[in-house]
Amino acid sequence: MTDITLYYGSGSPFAWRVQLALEHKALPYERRVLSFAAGDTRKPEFVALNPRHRVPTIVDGDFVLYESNAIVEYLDEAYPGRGAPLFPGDARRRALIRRLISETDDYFDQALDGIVDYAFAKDPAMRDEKAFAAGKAAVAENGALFAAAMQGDFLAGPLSAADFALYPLVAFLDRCRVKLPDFDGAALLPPPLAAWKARVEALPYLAATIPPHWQKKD
Ligand SMILES: N[C@@H](CCC(=O)N[C@@H](CS)C(=O)NCC(=O)O)C(=O)O
Repeated sequence: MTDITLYYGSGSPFAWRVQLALEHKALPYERRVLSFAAGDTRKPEFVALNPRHRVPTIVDGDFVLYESNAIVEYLDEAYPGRGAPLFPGDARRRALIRRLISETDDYFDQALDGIVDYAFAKDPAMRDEKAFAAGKAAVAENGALFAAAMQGDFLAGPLSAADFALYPLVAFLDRCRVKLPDFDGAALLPPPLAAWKARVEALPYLAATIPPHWQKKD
């Protein structure tokens, strides 16, 4: 098996999903870190791989694939029997996993934007208090919906691609502290989802996937 190449950007929640899947499946991979600041995603050699110029993108032999959820599902199908499947169970459970992934991307991610845009505003004087309050309310509301839908220890029962889709976004609630030291974003999560977050963080390979620049004091 040749190594898979993962084009990655530090702090990209979408790239993080793929890294979680690669680590879960213990697949050999080489991580090519692109710099957003240096415009690496717009360079012709990368645009040739992904005309949407985004990470994650993988190269597996002669196969190039982008879009995080498609990549996670591809890895699960192309490399079965390595770790527990990320789309386990019958058609209904797998449909639930796909539903949770869609809800993550279509609703939770948007809710989170209100918080992240406020925290990481280039000019703190331009921070929009109303959008921040709306973001906090929407994250709490979405968190309650995910908690109510939880089927066991993880979102869909057993660990699955749904957990890998949501966790990197939830992790941003803690990350906002670098800009807003008094903001306890994780407190917006209802207890079942806070307990889920702790279970994901206890996965043995989680530490290896934490964005490199988050590990520095910056
Ligand atoms: N829907 C895509 C979203 C990927 C995405 O938005 N990636 C951002 C980083 S978080 C990116 O690469 N932006 C660089 C650019 O647009 O040039 C996925 O799930 O993979």
